[in-house]
Amino acid sequence: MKEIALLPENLLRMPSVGLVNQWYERSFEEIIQFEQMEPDPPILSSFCERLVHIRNRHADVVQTMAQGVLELKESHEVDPSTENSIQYFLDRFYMSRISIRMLINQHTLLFGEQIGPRQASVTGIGSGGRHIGSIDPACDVAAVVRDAYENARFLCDRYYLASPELQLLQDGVPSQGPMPIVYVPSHLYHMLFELFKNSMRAVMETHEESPPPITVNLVRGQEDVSVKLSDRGGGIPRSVSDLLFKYMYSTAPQPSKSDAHTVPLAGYGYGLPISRLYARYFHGDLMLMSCEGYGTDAVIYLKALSNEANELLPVFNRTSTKFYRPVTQLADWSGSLNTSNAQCKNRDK
Ligand code: W6P
Repeated sequence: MKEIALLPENLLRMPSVGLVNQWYERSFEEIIQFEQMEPDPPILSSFCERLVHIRNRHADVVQTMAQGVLELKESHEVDPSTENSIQYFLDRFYMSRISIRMLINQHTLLFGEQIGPRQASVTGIGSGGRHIGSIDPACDVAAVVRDAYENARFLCDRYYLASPELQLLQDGVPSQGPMPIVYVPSHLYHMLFELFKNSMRAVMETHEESPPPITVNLVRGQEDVSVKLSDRGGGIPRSVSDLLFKYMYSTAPQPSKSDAHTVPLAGYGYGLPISRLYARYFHGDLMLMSCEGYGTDAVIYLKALSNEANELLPVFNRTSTKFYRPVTQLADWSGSLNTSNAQCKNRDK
């Protein structure tokens, strides 16, 4: 909430951002009520109920913030330095949201009285009853890949009346075997589903008939488990691949609900930047490498060892504060490099 207060004024004044801010105020007020209470069973159970209530209240935060960014774009000219502040903020804000929701999920799954119906899907809780809350100590990456592929393919078939096949490899050779890691299956599913939708769209838009397969190669190294999705969807130029992770660039009006049967497979909403946050949350990463004119490789890196996969959290302090102060930087390279890039490069150091 302190960081929201530092947002560029223009954005802060947008109605949607005000609404999100109110949700946080509300939830904060509600949660601190419990600070002084005795943790006896009735209180613990009302705490659980409150958490569920708060989780529901914040269900549409991403969509509503996107609306706020849209309101800003439509009402103001956004300079590169403001755009940078917004990118910096939203990465931290959504990462904080991922972590809070992870904690709420863990608490309600582990301490809630009614254990919900056990689901049989690979992403659901309870496969084999081995889960710890939403964490699967033997999350099968190969199974989640197939699940995400099948569900993306369903959407693809509906829109294009055809879809690319999946070619699943391990260490570069066809494999049906499992690839277990300690992970939150729903996070992995989210990333894979997003990447499959993008790849399928690219493949279908560039091949009228017999679409080439999407190849997924799973590799376990000492440090990383890598999941590489390769499509032959014609690729994207380098000038575009960086933009796909920018919130300001990716913000477009949502297609209306009544168009549900005709919505394209993937618009580059916030799917990619948020998928990358999911990967980074447990010290992994998500990268795109494209060869324009041929196709795109997307790689999800996961930590092979769970003790290296503790959560990555934004912390609020003087360092974070200074990113919201506009600085005008001059280009120290010739050519068309703008301030936005110059700042990005300096800030990454
Ligand atoms: C494309 C564009 C893209 C984005 C993300 C993942 C895969 C792909 N393929 O052509």
